[in-house]
Amino acid sequence: MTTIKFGTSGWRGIIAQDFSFNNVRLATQGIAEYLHSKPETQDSKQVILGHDTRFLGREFSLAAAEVLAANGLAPLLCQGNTPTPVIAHTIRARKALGGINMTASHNPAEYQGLKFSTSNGAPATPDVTKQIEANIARLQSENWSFKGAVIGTYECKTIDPKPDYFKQLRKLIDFNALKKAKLKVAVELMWGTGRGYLDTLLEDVGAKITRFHDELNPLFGGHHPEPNAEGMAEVSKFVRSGKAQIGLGLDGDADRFGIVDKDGTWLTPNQVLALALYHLKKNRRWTGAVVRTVPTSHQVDAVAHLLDVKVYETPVGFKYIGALMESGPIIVGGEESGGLSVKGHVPEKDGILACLLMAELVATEKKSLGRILKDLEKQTGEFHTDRINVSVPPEKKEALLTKLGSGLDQIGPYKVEKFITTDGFKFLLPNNEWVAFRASGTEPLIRCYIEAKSAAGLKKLREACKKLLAS
Ligand code: VG1
Ligand code: CO
Repeated sequence: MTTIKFGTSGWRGIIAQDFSFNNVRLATQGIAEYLHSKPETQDSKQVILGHDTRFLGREFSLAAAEVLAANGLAPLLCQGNTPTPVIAHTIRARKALGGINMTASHNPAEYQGLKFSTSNGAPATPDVTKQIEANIARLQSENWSFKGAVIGTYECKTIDPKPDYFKQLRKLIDFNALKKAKLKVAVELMWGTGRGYLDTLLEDVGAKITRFHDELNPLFGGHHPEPNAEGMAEVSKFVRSGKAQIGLGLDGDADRFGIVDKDGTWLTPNQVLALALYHLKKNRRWTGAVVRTVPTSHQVDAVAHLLDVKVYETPVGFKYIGALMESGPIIVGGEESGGLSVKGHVPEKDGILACLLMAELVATEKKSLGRILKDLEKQTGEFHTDRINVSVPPEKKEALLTKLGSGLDQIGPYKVEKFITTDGFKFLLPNNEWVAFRASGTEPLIRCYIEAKSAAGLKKLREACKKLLAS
């Protein structure tokens, strides 16, 4: 029997092994029962459904729709492959009870996933997912089962979520600045749900775009759909050759961004977050605080300090950032993996919005992003970050985490000045350098995050971490 657990962002499993039609029905029944326990369910019955470009996405959504309908709810399926932020916006725009999104985001092709969002469009918080997990465990103990229609034949009411979402982005982004700039843009769609969204919006403002991987391919070309340096390599090469001024990319469900600067350099999401804060505060004169997760760069704090903005630190996962964005004015909230949202938008990360915001910054200041960063670094000092994914055999994982969590005094030659356990283990070292370790909640990996004040410092710290992980 599969244990259905919601990790950093939804429940993920290997298709046909644990992510099966029966388990999707079971998880949906757990969600339906949760929704019925809420007073709002008196007013609305709508639940928004959507899926990414993965194998059987639509069929998994239809299986969920059938279970919701059997529970007296009104499922509404988004047409085609739909980005996570678009589903989030649709939930809010239609005042629905919540949404179920079939996506495994950046995971490799053999995975599928289920993200549940509440009526505010935010990823469900742990207090909600705990109730759903308990419902699922109870249903399992009662041997609950559901006799569904033949796979893919259930009929569900559908909607086109695009017009409402485009309207929202036209409110948030300065499309006039983009129109005037007539940018040449390379767009990495990563065989994902961003197709027809980011590229279309850019084309509408007269940008000259070159698309990469805009066809349907549920195997993602043998890679995993993540717009990190490796995922953005083709775009980097294209931009470096002078054929575009900026490269913009998305992950499989378009909630993460990847940005390539004019010279072909892939910018870390840490740098992009610092730039987004700078742009919204300085050029747009927005007010409020900034939120970042524990392993996100202190470069964000340094820029915030410069602009007199308060910083909040949360555990990893946009559900924590989203919750804060709902409770007070937050200019921008984001995380080092490439997630960001802004004031007035959904409390969910939006890669499409983030990409357009960086294009807007270039159009506004008529400078490269690297140039703007360099100017900021003259005042804040430099920040060099890295993220290493370590594949550890399950039998060794606990021992390694216990060792890292035992409160080390030294990391290699560096003295630990402070130990933070908000999420995993973060060690503050002298000179505002730090390292952090935590178990991924989406993949069988341990992540190691590093920040140093120079390229040489980063190299030294990386060696120290590698030694520690191997010992
Ligand atoms: C990773 C990232 C985290 C992100 C999560 C979901 O989680 O580190 O920042 O919110 O993926 O992103 P973890 O636990 O594997 O480190 V997505 O785009 O896959 O929904
Ligand atoms: Co994603």
